Amino acid sequence: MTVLLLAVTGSAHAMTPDGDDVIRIGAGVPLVTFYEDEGFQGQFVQLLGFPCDQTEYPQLHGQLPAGWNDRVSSFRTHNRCTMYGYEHTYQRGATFVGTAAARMLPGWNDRLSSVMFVR
Ligand SMILES: [Ca+2]
Repeated sequence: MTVLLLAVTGSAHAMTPDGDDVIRIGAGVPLVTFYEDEGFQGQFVQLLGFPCDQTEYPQLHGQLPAGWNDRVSSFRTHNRCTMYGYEHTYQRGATFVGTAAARMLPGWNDRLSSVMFVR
């Protein structure tokens, strides 16, 4: 299977339409926004990449941004991405499939360590 291995090439701060300061990791369009609290509350960070409906290749993030391991409590996916979440780094351990906006599934609060995005 051919996959895109995405290194963290940089981060930037930007303002959301709501005026929030958001940290963005990588380059491209938002794939997901991670929040530290349930209900899309607390600090948040976005992973950027290719729009999921414009690439046939899965986009893998083997680690979450610095400080975000075992911290995510809710998330929103963007640009028609479906996200596979993993318990451990580099797509190991237990997994779940998430789409659109979701609080973490039972047992997944503060557990997410790596992700993969597909269309
Ligand atoms: Ca974990």
